[in-house]
Amino acid sequence: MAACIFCKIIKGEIPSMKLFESEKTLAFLDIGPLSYGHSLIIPKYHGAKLTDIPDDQLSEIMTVTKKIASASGAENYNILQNNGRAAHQEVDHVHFHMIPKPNAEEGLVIGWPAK
Ligand code: IU
Repeated sequence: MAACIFCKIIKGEIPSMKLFESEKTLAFLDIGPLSYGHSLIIPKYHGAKLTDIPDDQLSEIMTVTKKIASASGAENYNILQNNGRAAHQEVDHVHFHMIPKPNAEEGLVIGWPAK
């Protein structure tokens, strides 16, 4: 979709810090991280909500999300996926957040309480 910012990231029209790319999936660092390593995992197929994406376009998304969580080295992390404004979705292209939760001894990281 021409106006979609994540479609522009997929096409390389907007730069991103890519972590993983395959035919169907892209993972990159979130531009406004809630914690160090906050990443987004997205299907390349454009759809606003999870229910808009065909199953075959989502087949590897959990595997890639798991890969990104593992590569972050975080022992604790949240996987989050918002659908619709009332559910805090800001970008209308399906994305899974992988948000590391810093260990208590690492202290505060951008807006994310350590304890
Ligand atoms: P949400 O689930 O739609 O609320 O999350 C959107 C996320 O996309 C949010 O964490 C933004 O920081 C992030 N983001 C980005 O990484 N790059 C962008 O160009 C834009 C938003 I716009």
